[in-house]
Amino acid sequence: MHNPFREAEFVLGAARVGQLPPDAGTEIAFAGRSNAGKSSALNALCGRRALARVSRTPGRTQEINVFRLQPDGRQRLIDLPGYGYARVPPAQRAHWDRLIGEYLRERRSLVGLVLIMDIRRPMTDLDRALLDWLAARPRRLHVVLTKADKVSRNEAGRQLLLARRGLEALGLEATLQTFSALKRDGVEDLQGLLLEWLDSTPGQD
Ligand SMILES: Nc1nc2c(ncn2[C@@H]2O[C@H](COP(=O)(O)OP(=O)(O)OP(=O)(O)O)[C@@H](O)[C@H]2O)c(=O)[nH]1
Ligand SMILES: [Mg+2]
Repeated sequence: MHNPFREAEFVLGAARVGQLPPDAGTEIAFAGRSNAGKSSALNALCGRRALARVSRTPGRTQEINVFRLQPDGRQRLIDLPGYGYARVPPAQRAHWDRLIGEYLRERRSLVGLVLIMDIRRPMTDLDRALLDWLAARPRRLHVVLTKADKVSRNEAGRQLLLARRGLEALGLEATLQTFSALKRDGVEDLQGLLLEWLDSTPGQD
């Protein structure tokens, strides 16, 4: 399998949407609660230990981090700042909300969103709030229930079913999978799906 994820390289961190690379080509963004495991999932996807910085303290990824899959930057992965960390000052939280909201509303090269949720507590109120934004501006959605190594196989299956029902209740079409960055479970499924997204949407520039 052609695997562009292995070639991923950090481009920049943007504190404002205006600092992002030109809005052309194709982007896939990783979103989720603070500490859910977004950066770890990105690293596992790309087969790299420290491409995206993994947090020791929640709320570490505060900027929109951009990774390119080719030197020309036509296809990109985006690590969004996590939402929902209680201990950040309200002003900073408001900044993140604006940043993510603006990015999701306005970014035309964004073809799909990967929503990362901790399998021990998926579909929190904040995840639902993010999904509301998607309902207003539909895009492909893939839900990854990560840290599956922390629960039994039975519990993983139960949470997957609950999350699927929750998405259906919101009227959202989505694909779902369980995942473990630690055990590298589900990495190939994620790679295969994202390759389909990238292949079906060649850059329009
Ligand atoms: N057991 C286990 N731990 C994980 C897994 N994925 C992430 N973690 C741990 O969860 C913590 C948060 O992981 P990150 O990848 O930094 O989470 P994040 O969503 O990027 O967090 P922010 O950038 O703060 O929003 C770290 O201590 C990781 O080591 C997993 O699949 N299994
Ligand atoms: Mg992170």
